[in-house]
Amino acid sequence: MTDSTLPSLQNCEKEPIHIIGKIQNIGFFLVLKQKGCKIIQASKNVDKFLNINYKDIIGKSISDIHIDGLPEVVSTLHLSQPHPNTLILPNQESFNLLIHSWEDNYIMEFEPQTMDSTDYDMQYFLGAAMSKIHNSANVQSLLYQTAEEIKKTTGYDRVMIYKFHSDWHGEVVSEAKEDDMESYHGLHYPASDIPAQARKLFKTNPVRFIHDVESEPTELYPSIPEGENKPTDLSLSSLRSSSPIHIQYLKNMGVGASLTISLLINDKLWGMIACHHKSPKFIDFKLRQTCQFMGQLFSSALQLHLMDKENEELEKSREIGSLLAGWTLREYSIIDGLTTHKHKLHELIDCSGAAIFAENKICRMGNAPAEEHIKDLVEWLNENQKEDILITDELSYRYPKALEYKELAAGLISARLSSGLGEYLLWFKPEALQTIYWGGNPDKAVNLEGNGSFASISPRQSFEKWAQVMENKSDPWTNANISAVVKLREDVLQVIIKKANEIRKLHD
Ligand code: BLA
Repeated sequence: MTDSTLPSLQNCEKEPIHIIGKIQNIGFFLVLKQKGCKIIQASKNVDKFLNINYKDIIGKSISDIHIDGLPEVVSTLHLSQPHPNTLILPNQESFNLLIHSWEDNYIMEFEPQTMDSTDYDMQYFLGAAMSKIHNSANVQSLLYQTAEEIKKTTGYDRVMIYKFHSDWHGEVVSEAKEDDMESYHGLHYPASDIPAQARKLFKTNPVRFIHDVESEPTELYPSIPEGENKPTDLSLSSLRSSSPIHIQYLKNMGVGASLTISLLINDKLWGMIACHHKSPKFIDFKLRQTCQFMGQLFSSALQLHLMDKENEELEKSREIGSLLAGWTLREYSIIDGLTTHKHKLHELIDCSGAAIFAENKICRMGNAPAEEHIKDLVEWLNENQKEDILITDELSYRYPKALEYKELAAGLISARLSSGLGEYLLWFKPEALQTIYWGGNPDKAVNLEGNGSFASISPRQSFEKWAQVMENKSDPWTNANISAVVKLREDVLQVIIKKANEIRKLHD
């Protein structure tokens, strides 16, 4: 790679990591034409394992390579799904052979077998973990148990669960670690730390490892396989070498090796389990498969909890919404209906405060901005709210005066009841940064040297970058929040119309 093609911090998302042309040197790699089984590409380190030079191996047939067990594998190649085959190399070491197809070629990856397959009992590893993960009473305990069980199963020094938010920024939502490892629990980081092309790849290849951040990767030769016109696609490879930017990130964190497991919900990347080790570490393919299975178990348990939570939230909003609507009908004043009973307007949805501007009065609930601020805001809404409902998680972007009270109202939902009278129902959310929990001491690990270069990238710096982007913003409003507001507005409008009709009838 020349300097001009080296990825930079500015164009991360353009780095073509799936055709990086390098693998980790813990194993070796061959590409065969499916027809004729000729070797068309090899990793440059093959001589270390097979006593044959990488240039000499190109053009040979796979049956010319003498490895115990290989002929049996070759005879079943046409049937094969990627699954491990045990082989004994000329130096008597046991290796797993993983095979998958790329175009009309086979990609063969040879990696050390560190667990004897006869000893390996997936049920042993999964038994206890399965019931703990599956029987977790709530999301918090599910997150905690999963990080603990993955740590116990794999022996990595730190296991974190990252959650992606809707804007693809991430948050460490659970962590199990050795006492001497720094904590990242509660930290948020910007979407650019895991750029879009990497997230796409993590959907197709759910388990990745880096066995040693200090080891030099091995190039593939020739860079374009013989007879092909493009570099080998390593999307499904297990030995693929990682982006140098990400490797530097890990080095800056004092991490020597990693394992990452994708967490998918409804075919969408929900998050990842990220395992770190202080020193080099490699785990056997079978154990990685076990981790993948545990990841899937976590995802399905989480999905059930989330559905329960969403249903509960919807149910609660629906219940409170219909009570509020009923009370407005009973009371002479709309404001009384929404503020004087067992439940009040701000309990309709997850917010920090609410206010009503109606009947020439202002009524505030929970943590709402001061009366004079609401008066000004309503004047601004009269001029600027074009739709019946305005939803924003950055009010000050449109209405800079709101910066003065962003700790109360960085986010706003405004439902207009009447444009003529300028009547509104308002819900507020504070600036999200005010509610973020800092893991450990935030100043401890920030390395400001070499700011802007690879030398400085680390989760603490990422948090700072994220905090700058997030300044003045609230957490986003959910679809459940919005539909509850839409429904209540409709109900209250019906009450207003009904009351107006009754008054008219009395006068007729
Ligand atoms: C990959 N970045 C990743 C991965 C994680 C992080 C978990 C997946 C690693 C894997 O699959 O093996 C980020 N790791 C973190 C964060 C923490 C952590 C946030 O431990 C916090 C505790 N990364 C950057 C920047 C760029 C970048 C600035 O920080 C680009 C300029 C790129 N990250 C980047 C790329 C990958 C990545 C390209 C994919 C690596 C690969 O699979 O080749």
